[in-house]
Amino acid sequence: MNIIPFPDRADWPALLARPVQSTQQIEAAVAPILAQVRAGGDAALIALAQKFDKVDLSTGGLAVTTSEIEGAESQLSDELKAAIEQAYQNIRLFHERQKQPIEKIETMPGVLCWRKSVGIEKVGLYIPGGTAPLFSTVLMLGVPAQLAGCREVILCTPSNHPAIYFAAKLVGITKVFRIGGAQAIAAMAYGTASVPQVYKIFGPGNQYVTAAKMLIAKEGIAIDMPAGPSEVAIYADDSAVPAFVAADLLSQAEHGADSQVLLVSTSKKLISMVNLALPAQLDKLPRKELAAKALLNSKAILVESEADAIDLLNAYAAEHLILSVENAEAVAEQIVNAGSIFLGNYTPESAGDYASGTNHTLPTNGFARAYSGVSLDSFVKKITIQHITPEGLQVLGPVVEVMAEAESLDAHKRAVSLRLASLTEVNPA
Ligand code: HSO
Ligand code: ZN
Repeated sequence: MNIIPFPDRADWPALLARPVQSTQQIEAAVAPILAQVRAGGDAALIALAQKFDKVDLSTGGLAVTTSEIEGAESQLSDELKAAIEQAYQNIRLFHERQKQPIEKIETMPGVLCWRKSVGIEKVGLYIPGGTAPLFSTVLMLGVPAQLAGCREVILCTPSNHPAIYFAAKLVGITKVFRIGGAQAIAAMAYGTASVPQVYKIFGPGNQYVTAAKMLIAKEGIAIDMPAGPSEVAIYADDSAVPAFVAADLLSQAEHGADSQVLLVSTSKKLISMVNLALPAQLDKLPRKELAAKALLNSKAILVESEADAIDLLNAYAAEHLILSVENAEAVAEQIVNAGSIFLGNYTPESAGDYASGTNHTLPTNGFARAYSGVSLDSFVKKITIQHITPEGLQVLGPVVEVMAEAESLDAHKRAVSLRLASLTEVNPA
């Protein structure tokens, strides 16, 4: 890793900047695909699968059959099934507790306000194909969708990995479609004869999928969040185990050549020991070429003090932040920008990626400054409800009348005044 000793604060923004992705070209390539699916429906999906993926969907159909989904189980080892089931339980437990009881608040006597949560009726999940079959993401998106009570949850994936089907079954998804790329996003956004239209689309994907999500978001379909390459920042001191830190850096680096990896430390010794541990571990990885490329853009930043480290980490707003420092919990208190934080020497990011219970769909690219990761909330809408009694209107009404008059909105005022007058008629004071 490149070591950057004691950078000037003025240089932090440049140092922490993510590579700029030129989206214009990609959007220009994606827009016609969206239009084609919108106009051509299933036939367009079949043609696009043939063109881009060299897959013939004209005979087998777009939908994965129930027997394929049911049969996936028999193709997995008992060990993997048990692991997926355990992860499912943990993710379910953690997300279940995010449900909040309805609390009716009496803001003034007789003025009751509350909120109810309603699952978004129709949601679509996308799981990419590619070199890693991300069945863990099926759990991360499917579990909160299931808990939120979304009426229709569909899944598009070009992968036919049995673990994806098995995870889909666990979370109660019955509609799975063999569609990948930007055309999958289009299918879910517009609907086709086979694919139901949804109101919100979730899931990772390559630049084309991301561009498609951004374009359909402009058309009013909700998306989970703008996604960029995955990233980890690790803040480590001399209490960290260099081999563990190296392993965590590599676990992020193996996601792809564009992964962002950052090490921050006040200890020069720790940084050099991590640098020593990296090559040997890297060499053993089947995905070492990808990871090596990601490491080329990685940085180890040496800082003067803990305060500097915290400021720097808050400026970076990492998707994942590992705090391998003695006082990890106290440091975490001071972190205001991060997607998900991992404390201590025995909390690898992998735990959260798969199975501890937290969600791994997190804001990248600095979006952690303003966005949260996916949670139960991402799958529900909150509808506010109010009920005012006649007595309540008598105390609240005059407040509204004064404000409406000052905004020159007479009809608003009248909606209150008429009612107040009717109350005085019935019960003359
Ligand atoms: N680190 C990825 C999630 C993932 N890792 C899936 C392994 N499988 C983005 O948070
Ligand atoms: Zn990961």
